[in-house]
Amino acid sequence: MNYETILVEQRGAVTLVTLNRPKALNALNGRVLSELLHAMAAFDADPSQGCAVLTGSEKAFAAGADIKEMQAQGFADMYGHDFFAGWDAFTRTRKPVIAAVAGYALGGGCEVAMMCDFILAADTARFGQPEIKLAVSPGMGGSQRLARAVGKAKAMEMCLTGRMIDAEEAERAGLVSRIVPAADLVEEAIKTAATIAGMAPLAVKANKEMVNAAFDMGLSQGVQFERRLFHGLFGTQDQKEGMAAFVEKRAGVWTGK
Ligand code: CO8
Repeated sequence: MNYETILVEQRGAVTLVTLNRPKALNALNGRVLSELLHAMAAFDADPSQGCAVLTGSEKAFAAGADIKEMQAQGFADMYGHDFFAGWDAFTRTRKPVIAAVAGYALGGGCEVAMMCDFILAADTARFGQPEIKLAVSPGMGGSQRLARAVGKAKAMEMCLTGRMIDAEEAERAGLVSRIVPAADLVEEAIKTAATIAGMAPLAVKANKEMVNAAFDMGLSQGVQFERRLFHGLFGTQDQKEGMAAFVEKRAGVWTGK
């Protein structure tokens, strides 16, 4: 596929995907979605790749869904085509994806960042769900993921007023894992992704699945799910290697089996 709206490069075992519609502050349209889904499927299928980083520009991770694309649509178009339901496929990426956010992550931009496994924020990052100002609402999971990430009070205030929060407030609220200086954001995200890519691949997938299960399951069901995946990892060669390497005081060498 010939990408027009994203850039994709491999840095060792890390796939770096950069949203690239600078004139529209990386607004998310149908083309971005189809290119991103294609790139993520290729990343997931490539055994040389262990973790991805999704980033934007210094000014904007993404300023939302493309308002100009949505403007003329009616209910029949949106509902009939289940507009943007394709983003659900992005969340089914099995290997981890880190969002590296500088500048604006608004509306759909904030929602896509939250679809990633965690968010690293530049000190310039600003998050918001300003759809209310357009007389609509989040439509890509924002009301649900934001409420789970930051709690009802802050999510409700952000959705009802459109107020943006800066990186400090986002970190205090638990929306981002940590803040790094803007100039270091992408390199720090790649370094973090390389650490993950250096872990045993089946254990990485299992850890991702079980943390995500915490958002879908009740506690006892989730704990049971975790335990079964934990038990399952004892069927892998990498578990034998990992524990032998610890006892022998050396680094583990993974086969992904
Ligand atoms: N869509 C389309 N174009 C956009 C968007 C967007 N979301 N955001 C910015 N742009 C364009 C502007 O129109 C402008 O283009 P042009 O030069 O042709 O006029 C260019 O990007 C630069 O933008 P500004 O001149 O506005 O830049 P500023 O630095 O002055 O302002 C802001 C930056 C504050 C980010 C401002 O651009 C802004 O408020 N943007 C809109 C933010 C917003 O409302 N986002 C939510 C969109 S709705 C949404 O995401 C719903 C998600 C759910 C959909 C799923 C449905 C099922």
